Amino acid sequence: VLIFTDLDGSLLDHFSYSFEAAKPLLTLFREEGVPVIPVTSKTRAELMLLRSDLDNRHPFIVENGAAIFIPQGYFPFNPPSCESLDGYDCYAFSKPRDFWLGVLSEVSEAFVGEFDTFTSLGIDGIVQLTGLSEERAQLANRREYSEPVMWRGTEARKSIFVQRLGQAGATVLQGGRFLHVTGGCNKGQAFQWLCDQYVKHWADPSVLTIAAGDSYNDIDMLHVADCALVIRSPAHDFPEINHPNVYYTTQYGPVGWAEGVCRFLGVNDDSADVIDD
Ligand code: 2M8
Ligand code: MG
Ligand code: MG
Repeated sequence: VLIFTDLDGSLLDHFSYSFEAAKPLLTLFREEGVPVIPVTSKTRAELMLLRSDLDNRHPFIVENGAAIFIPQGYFPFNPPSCESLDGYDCYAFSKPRDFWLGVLSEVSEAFVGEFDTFTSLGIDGIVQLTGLSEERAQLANRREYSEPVMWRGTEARKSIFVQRLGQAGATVLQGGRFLHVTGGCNKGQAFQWLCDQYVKHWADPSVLTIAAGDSYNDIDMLHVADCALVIRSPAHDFPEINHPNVYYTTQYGPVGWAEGVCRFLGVNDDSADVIDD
Protein backbone atom coordinates (compact mmCIF):
# COMPACT_ATOMS: atom_id res chain seq x y z
CA VAL A 1 0.00 0.00 0.00
CA LEU A 2 1.11 3.55 -0.80
CA ILE A 3 -0.63 6.56 0.72
CA PHE A 4 -0.25 9.88 -1.08
CA THR A 5 -1.64 12.74 0.92
CA ASP A 6 -2.26 16.43 0.70
CA LEU A 7 -1.34 18.29 3.88
CA ASP A 8 -3.33 21.51 4.49
CA GLY A 9 -7.00 20.72 5.00
CA SER A 10 -6.32 16.97 4.73
CA LEU A 11 -3.67 15.49 7.03
CA LEU A 12 -3.36 18.90 8.72
CA ASP A 13 -6.30 20.95 10.00
CA HIS A 14 -7.21 23.83 7.64
CA PHE A 15 -7.00 26.42 10.47
CA SER A 16 -4.70 25.07 13.21
CA TYR A 17 -2.39 22.86 11.07
CA SER A 18 -2.69 20.18 13.77
CA PHE A 19 -2.56 16.47 12.85
CA GLU A 20 -3.40 15.13 16.31
CA ALA A 21 -6.32 13.00 15.10
CA ALA A 22 -4.16 11.18 12.55
CA LYS A 23 -1.33 10.29 14.94
CA PRO A 24 -2.39 6.71 15.84
CA LEU A 25 -2.68 5.79 12.16
CA LEU A 26 0.63 7.46 11.29
CA THR A 27 2.29 5.40 14.02
CA LEU A 28 0.69 2.23 12.69
CA PHE A 29 1.87 2.96 9.14
CA ARG A 30 5.40 3.72 10.36
CA GLU A 31 5.49 0.36 12.17
CA GLU A 32 4.05 -1.54 9.22
CA GLY A 33 6.36 0.16 6.69
CA VAL A 34 3.51 1.75 4.73
CA PRO A 35 4.86 4.90 3.03
CA VAL A 36 2.85 8.05 3.68
CA ILE A 37 3.91 10.51 0.99
CA PRO A 38 3.13 14.22 1.34
CA VAL A 39 1.87 15.82 -1.89
CA THR A 40 1.42 19.47 -1.12
CA SER A 41 1.38 23.13 -2.14
CA LYS A 42 4.04 23.67 0.48
CA THR A 43 7.72 24.29 -0.17
CA ARG A 44 10.73 22.07 0.38
CA ALA A 45 11.72 24.34 3.29
CA GLU A 46 8.32 23.80 4.96
CA LEU A 47 8.56 20.06 4.39
CA MET A 48 11.96 19.82 6.04
CA LEU A 49 10.34 20.98 9.28
CA LEU A 50 7.03 19.14 8.86
CA ARG A 51 8.70 15.81 8.11
CA SER A 52 10.38 15.94 11.47
CA ASP A 53 7.10 16.99 13.16
CA LEU A 54 5.43 14.02 11.43
CA ASP A 55 8.40 11.69 11.95
CA ASN A 56 8.25 10.92 8.22
CA ARG A 57 11.29 9.74 6.23
CA HIS A 58 9.67 9.13 2.87
CA PRO A 59 9.93 11.07 -0.40
CA PHE A 60 7.69 14.11 -0.77
CA ILE A 61 6.15 16.19 -3.54
CA VAL A 62 6.21 19.98 -3.20
CA GLU A 63 4.59 23.07 -4.74
CA ASN A 64 1.64 21.21 -6.30
CA GLY A 65 3.66 18.57 -8.10
CA ALA A 66 6.37 20.95 -9.30
CA ALA A 67 9.13 18.78 -7.81
CA ILE A 68 9.72 15.43 -6.13
CA PHE A 69 12.37 15.03 -3.43
CA ILE A 70 13.69 11.55 -2.65
CA PRO A 71 16.15 11.04 0.22
CA GLN A 72 19.38 9.78 -1.35
CA GLY A 73 19.70 6.02 -0.91
CA TYR A 74 15.94 5.57 -0.31
CA PHE A 75 15.65 3.37 -3.41
CA PRO A 76 18.36 0.83 -4.21
CA PHE A 77 18.76 2.47 -7.64
CA ASN A 78 19.29 6.02 -8.83
CA PRO A 79 15.92 7.55 -9.69
CA PRO A 80 16.03 8.67 -13.35
CA SER A 81 16.86 12.21 -14.50
CA CYS A 82 17.26 13.63 -11.01
CA GLU A 83 19.49 16.39 -9.80
CA SER A 84 21.37 15.91 -6.54
CA LEU A 85 20.30 18.62 -4.05
CA ASP A 86 21.28 18.74 -0.36
CA GLY A 87 21.02 15.00 0.24
CA TYR A 88 18.00 14.49 -2.01
CA ASP A 89 17.48 13.34 -5.57
CA CYS A 90 15.20 15.97 -7.06
CA TYR A 91 13.03 15.57 -10.12
CA ALA A 92 11.58 18.93 -11.20
CA PHE A 93 8.69 19.41 -13.62
CA SER A 94 8.46 23.20 -13.42
CA LYS A 95 10.60 26.19 -14.27
CA PRO A 96 11.78 28.29 -11.32
CA ARG A 97 9.66 30.74 -9.33
CA ASP A 98 11.31 33.78 -10.97
CA PHE A 99 10.02 32.71 -14.35
CA TRP A 100 6.41 32.66 -13.04
CA LEU A 101 6.92 36.01 -11.30
CA GLY A 102 7.89 37.36 -14.73
CA VAL A 103 4.72 35.94 -16.28
CA LEU A 104 2.62 37.43 -13.45
CA SER A 105 4.17 40.83 -13.94
CA GLU A 106 3.40 40.66 -17.69
CA VAL A 107 -0.31 40.07 -17.07
CA SER A 108 -0.59 42.32 -14.01
CA GLU A 109 -1.43 45.49 -15.98
CA ALA A 110 -4.77 43.99 -17.00
CA PHE A 111 -5.69 43.04 -13.40
CA VAL A 112 -4.65 46.01 -11.27
CA GLY A 113 -5.89 45.72 -7.67
CA GLU A 114 -7.45 42.33 -8.31
CA PHE A 115 -4.74 40.12 -6.81
CA ASP A 116 -1.81 39.89 -4.44
CA THR A 117 1.15 37.53 -4.59
CA PHE A 118 3.32 36.16 -1.77
CA THR A 119 5.96 38.58 -3.06
CA SER A 120 3.68 41.62 -2.83
CA LEU A 121 2.15 40.50 0.50
CA GLY A 122 5.45 40.04 2.29
CA ILE A 123 5.83 37.96 5.44
CA ASP A 124 3.29 40.00 7.48
CA GLY A 125 0.67 39.60 4.77
CA ILE A 126 1.29 35.86 4.53
CA VAL A 127 0.97 35.52 8.31
CA GLN A 128 -2.35 37.38 8.23
CA LEU A 129 -3.88 35.29 5.45
CA THR A 130 -2.66 31.87 6.55
CA GLY A 131 -2.43 32.02 10.34
CA LEU A 132 1.07 30.56 10.08
CA SER A 133 3.69 31.71 12.59
CA GLU A 134 6.21 34.20 11.25
CA GLU A 135 8.88 31.50 11.14
CA ARG A 136 6.63 29.15 9.14
CA ALA A 137 5.52 31.96 6.84
CA GLN A 138 9.21 32.56 6.00
CA LEU A 139 9.50 28.90 5.05
CA ALA A 140 6.29 29.11 2.96
CA ASN A 141 7.80 32.04 1.11
CA ARG A 142 10.98 30.13 0.30
CA ARG A 143 9.46 29.00 -2.97
CA GLU A 144 11.43 27.37 -5.76
CA TYR A 145 8.91 26.63 -8.53
CA SER A 146 5.70 28.58 -8.04
CA GLU A 147 4.02 31.75 -6.77
CA PRO A 148 0.82 31.75 -4.67
CA VAL A 149 -1.75 34.37 -5.61
CA MET A 150 -4.58 35.70 -3.41
CA TRP A 151 -7.41 36.55 -5.82
CA ARG A 152 -9.42 39.63 -4.75
CA GLY A 153 -11.72 40.06 -7.73
CA THR A 154 -14.88 38.31 -8.90
CA GLU A 155 -15.11 34.66 -9.95
CA ALA A 156 -15.74 35.71 -13.55
CA ARG A 157 -12.60 37.85 -13.62
CA LYS A 158 -10.69 35.01 -11.97
CA SER A 159 -11.50 32.75 -14.94
CA ILE A 160 -10.15 35.37 -17.32
CA PHE A 161 -7.01 35.75 -15.20
CA VAL A 162 -6.43 31.98 -15.16
CA GLN A 163 -7.00 31.82 -18.92
CA ARG A 164 -4.54 34.66 -19.56
CA LEU A 165 -1.88 32.97 -17.43
CA GLY A 166 -2.50 29.71 -19.30
CA GLN A 167 -1.88 31.48 -22.62
CA ALA A 168 1.43 32.69 -21.18
CA GLY A 169 2.43 29.08 -20.43
CA ALA A 170 1.50 28.82 -16.76
CA THR A 171 -0.46 26.12 -14.99
CA VAL A 172 -2.77 27.60 -12.35
CA LEU A 173 -3.98 25.37 -9.52
CA GLN A 174 -6.55 26.22 -6.85
CA GLY A 175 -5.44 25.38 -3.32
CA GLY A 176 -7.37 25.89 -0.09
CA ARG A 177 -6.81 29.66 -0.06
CA PHE A 178 -4.51 30.56 -2.94
CA LEU A 179 -4.16 30.12 -6.66
CA HIS A 180 -0.76 28.59 -7.36
CA VAL A 181 0.98 29.78 -10.52
CA THR A 182 3.47 27.22 -11.77
CA GLY A 183 4.23 25.27 -14.91
CA GLY A 184 3.99 21.90 -16.57
CA CYS A 185 2.92 20.07 -13.46
CA ASN A 186 0.13 18.86 -11.26
CA LYS A 187 -0.14 16.50 -8.29
CA GLY A 188 -1.33 13.60 -10.48
CA GLN A 189 1.67 13.67 -12.78
CA ALA A 190 4.12 13.76 -9.85
CA PHE A 191 2.16 10.96 -8.12
CA GLN A 192 2.55 8.76 -11.20
CA TRP A 193 6.26 9.43 -11.57
CA LEU A 194 6.94 8.51 -7.95
CA CYS A 195 4.58 5.54 -8.03
CA ASP A 196 6.59 4.15 -10.97
CA GLN A 197 9.71 4.19 -8.78
CA TYR A 198 7.96 2.12 -6.09
CA VAL A 199 6.67 -0.33 -8.70
CA LYS A 200 10.23 -0.75 -9.95
CA HIS A 201 11.61 -1.05 -6.39
CA TRP A 202 9.05 -3.60 -5.21
CA ALA A 203 8.83 -5.31 -8.61
CA ASP A 204 5.07 -5.23 -8.04
CA PRO A 205 2.82 -3.50 -10.55
CA SER A 206 -0.25 -4.25 -8.41
CA VAL A 207 0.64 -1.93 -5.51
CA LEU A 208 -2.55 -0.37 -4.08
CA THR A 209 -2.55 3.44 -4.00
CA ILE A 210 -4.67 5.78 -1.91
CA ALA A 211 -4.73 9.53 -2.56
CA ALA A 212 -6.22 11.96 -0.05
CA GLY A 213 -7.07 15.59 -0.72
CA ASP A 214 -9.53 18.36 0.09
CA SER A 215 -9.18 20.84 -2.75
CA TYR A 216 -9.27 21.35 -6.50
CA ASN A 217 -5.49 21.05 -6.85
CA ASP A 218 -5.87 17.48 -5.55
CA ILE A 219 -8.25 16.29 -8.28
CA ASP A 220 -5.51 15.15 -10.67
CA MET A 221 -4.00 12.80 -8.09
CA LEU A 222 -7.40 11.63 -6.85
CA HIS A 223 -8.17 10.57 -10.42
CA VAL A 224 -5.04 8.46 -10.87
CA ALA A 225 -5.11 6.66 -7.50
CA ASP A 226 -6.86 3.32 -6.93
CA CYS A 227 -8.71 4.80 -3.96
CA ALA A 228 -9.77 8.47 -3.99
CA LEU A 229 -10.26 9.92 -0.55
CA VAL A 230 -11.98 13.31 -0.61
CA ILE A 231 -11.69 15.15 2.70
CA ARG A 232 -14.52 17.47 3.65
CA SER A 233 -13.38 21.12 3.68
CA PRO A 234 -14.67 24.07 5.70
CA ALA A 235 -13.53 26.34 2.85
CA HIS A 236 -15.68 25.06 -0.02
CA ASP A 237 -17.87 22.30 -1.42
CA PHE A 238 -16.04 19.66 -3.36
CA PRO A 239 -17.26 18.71 -6.84
CA GLU A 240 -18.32 15.13 -7.49
CA ILE A 241 -15.29 13.42 -8.93
CA ASN A 242 -15.58 10.76 -11.56
CA HIS A 243 -13.86 7.77 -9.92
CA PRO A 244 -15.02 4.18 -9.44
CA ASN A 245 -13.68 4.01 -5.88
CA VAL A 246 -14.22 7.38 -4.20
CA TYR A 247 -15.09 8.13 -0.57
CA TYR A 248 -16.24 11.54 0.69
CA THR A 249 -15.59 11.97 4.38
CA THR A 250 -18.24 13.30 6.73
CA GLN A 251 -15.59 14.91 8.96
CA TYR A 252 -13.01 17.64 8.29
CA GLY A 253 -9.21 17.67 8.08
CA PRO A 254 -7.22 15.02 9.97
CA VAL A 255 -10.37 13.56 11.59
CA GLY A 256 -11.79 13.02 8.10
CA TRP A 257 -8.41 11.71 6.94
CA ALA A 258 -8.45 9.02 9.62
CA GLU A 259 -12.12 8.25 8.86
CA GLY A 260 -11.41 7.72 5.16
CA VAL A 261 -8.15 5.82 5.50
CA CYS A 262 -9.82 3.43 7.96
CA ARG A 263 -12.69 2.99 5.56
CA PHE A 264 -10.39 2.00 2.68
CA LEU A 265 -8.00 -0.21 4.68
CA GLY A 266 -10.37 -1.86 7.14
CA VAL A 267 -8.50 -0.42 10.09
CA ASN A 268 -10.12 0.39 13.43
CA ASP A 269 -9.10 3.94 14.29
CA ASP A 270 -9.68 3.68 18.09
CA SER A 271 -6.93 1.17 18.53
CA ALA A 272 -5.32 1.70 15.13
CA ASP A 273 -5.50 -2.11 14.87
CA VAL A 274 -5.80 -3.90 11.58
CA ILE A 275 -9.18 -5.67 11.61
CA ASP A 276 -8.76 -7.65 8.42
CA ASP A 277 -5.90 -7.78 5.97
C1 2M8 B 1 -0.45 27.71 0.63
O1 2M8 B 1 -1.07 26.48 0.27
C2 2M8 B 1 -2.40 26.25 0.69
C3 2M8 B 1 -2.68 24.76 0.51
O2 2M8 B 1 -3.64 24.39 -0.36
C4 2M8 B 1 -3.41 27.13 -0.01
O3 2M8 B 1 -3.33 27.38 -1.22
O4 2M8 B 1 -4.34 27.53 0.70
C5 2M8 B 1 1.06 27.57 0.36
O5 2M8 B 1 1.58 28.83 0.18
C6 2M8 B 1 1.81 26.86 1.45
O6 2M8 B 1 3.19 27.01 1.21
C7 2M8 B 1 1.43 27.39 2.81
O7 2M8 B 1 2.02 26.61 3.82
C8 2M8 B 1 -0.08 27.35 2.98
C9 2M8 B 1 -0.50 27.89 4.32
O8 2M8 B 1 -1.90 27.87 4.46
O9 2M8 B 1 -0.69 28.12 1.95
MG1 MG C 1 -5.42 21.00 0.92
MG1 MG D 1 -2.38 21.42 -0.62
